[in-house]
Amino acid sequence: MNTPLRCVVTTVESDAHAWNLIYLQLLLEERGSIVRNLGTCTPVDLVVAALVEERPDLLVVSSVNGHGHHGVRILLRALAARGIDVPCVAGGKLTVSEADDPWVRRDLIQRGCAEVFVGPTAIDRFQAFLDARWRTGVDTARPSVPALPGRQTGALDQTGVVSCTS
Ligand code: B12
Repeated sequence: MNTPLRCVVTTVESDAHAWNLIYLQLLLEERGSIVRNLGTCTPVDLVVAALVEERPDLLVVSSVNGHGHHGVRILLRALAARGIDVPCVAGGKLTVSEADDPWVRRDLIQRGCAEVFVGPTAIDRFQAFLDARWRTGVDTARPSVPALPGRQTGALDQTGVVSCTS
């Protein structure tokens, strides 16, 4: 019998949407996972504290207000700064334009996300991701993605603004 996957579900500090978080919590619980849902408008420090306390197998970040891309970058930077190496996936409506989805996914994977789920197939792909890891345990390996020409691929500065390196 598999050990239950322990997940922390969160959003970013700017995001007040709740049903996406509840949806993901129920989805994960139906699969037998143990979930701590941190709720809306989650301060980065609260996420950090929860990860230190829970030591989960997976951090699931959901955002739909259009500012998720920025918020997830800030969160990833905070986790890296504190040496927290919990596999992290993100998804939802991460910008205000679906046309940005491919490069947003690549950008967040380059910055440390294990995977990013956007668009109409997000839940199906998330389930497939969980299925793959359910069999073998959580895999922290990150997919390799090429840098996107003409897009910002540099590091975040202190304000969370990307400095352009290409
Ligand atoms: C209800 C709602 C609100 C409520 C939220 C109340 C609450 N307590 O939750 C209120 C009124 C507060 C609100 C406010 C705002 N909202 Co609003 N809201 C909605 C609305 C109508 C429904 C959201 C919802 O509950 N959906 C149900 C859940 C289950 O579905 P979901 O959120 O889409 O999540 C699904 C997928 O996205 C995916 N998913 C999401 N996250 C993740 C993560 C992972 C890992 C995976 C795999 C999948 C995944 O899985 C879910 C199930 O399929 C949507 C429009 C819509 N019809 O979707 C707009 C919408 C999300 N809101 C929007 C906006 C712009 C705002 C405001 C900025 C409006 C304003 N100018 O003030 C504010 C932002 C407030 C803030 N600080 O975040 C936009 C976002 C646009 C974008 N991203 O491009 C939307 C899409 C409306 C629109 N079409 O313009 N909102």
